[in-house]
Amino acid sequence: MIPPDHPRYRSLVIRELLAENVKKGIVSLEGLTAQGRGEAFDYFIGERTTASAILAEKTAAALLLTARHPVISVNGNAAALAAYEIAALQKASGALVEVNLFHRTEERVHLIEDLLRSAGSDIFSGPAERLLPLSHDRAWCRREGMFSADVILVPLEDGDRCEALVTMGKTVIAVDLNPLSRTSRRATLTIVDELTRALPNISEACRTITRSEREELKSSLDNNYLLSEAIREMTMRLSHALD
Ligand code: PTJ
Repeated sequence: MIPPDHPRYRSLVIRELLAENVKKGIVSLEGLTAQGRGEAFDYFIGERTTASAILAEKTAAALLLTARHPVISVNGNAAALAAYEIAALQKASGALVEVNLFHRTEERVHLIEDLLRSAGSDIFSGPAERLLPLSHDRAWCRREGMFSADVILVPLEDGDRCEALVTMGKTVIAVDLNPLSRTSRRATLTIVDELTRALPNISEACRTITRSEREELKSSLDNNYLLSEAIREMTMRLSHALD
C-alpha cells in the first residue's frame, strides 16, 4: 500500500503498475530496467515537459497528421504505462496501432493487444512476417502495417530498429527520455519527455494546430537542436542541483 502523501507517490505507483504488468506477462522483466533508466533521465529534466519537448510534440502531431500511412508502434512498457493515451492519440491522429516487441512471444503480443483494445484502441493485428532488416524479433511486423508506414511513432525504442526504419526511408518519431541514446540520435524527431506526458500533448496538438502550422513545424524540424536543448536543460539543472 503506497500512502498518497508519499513525496514520490506517482513514481512509486508507476513502479507498482509495471511490476503488476510483469506478473501478467505484459511487461518484460527487462522493461523494468528500461523504466529505471527513464526515471533517472526524468530527474535530470525536472520531471516536467520542457519548451523544446512541447515543440517536438507539436512537430510530431504535424508529421502524423500529414502522413500517408502513420503507425504507432507499441511495446510492453508503452501499453502498460499509456494504453488510454495511445487510444486517444489514435483517435486524434488517425494512425494505425500495431504491437511490435523486442522480447516477442505470441502470448505477449495477444495480451498487449487485448489490453490496448480494452482501453479503446483499434489494433492492426493478424499474422506477422519477418520483414524488417534486423536479426532480432523486432523484425516481425505486418506488411500493410508498419512495413508500409511512411511515419512511425516509436515510444521506448531500441537503437537498432530505429536505425533500420530510418534506413528504410521512414520518418521515425521517438519518445525517449535519454537524449544520448542511439534511438534519440538516429530518429528523425525525438521527443525527450516522459511517455505519459508526451502522448496527451501530441493528441492535443493534433486537435489544435492549423494546416499552415503543420507545414511550418515540418519545415523547421531540427532534431540536433531539440536534443541539444534537452541536454542543455539537464546540464543546467545538474549544475544548480545543490543551490
Ligand atoms: O516490450 P518489449 O519486449 O518490446 O521490450 C521493451 C523494452 C523497453 C524492454 C525495450 O524496448 C528496451 O530494452 O528498451 P531500452 O533499450 O531500454 O530503451 C528504452 C529507452 O526509453 C531508454 O533510453 C529510457 O531512458 C527510455 N524510457 C524509459 N521509460 C520511459 C522512457 N522514455 C520516455 N518515457 C518513459 N516512461
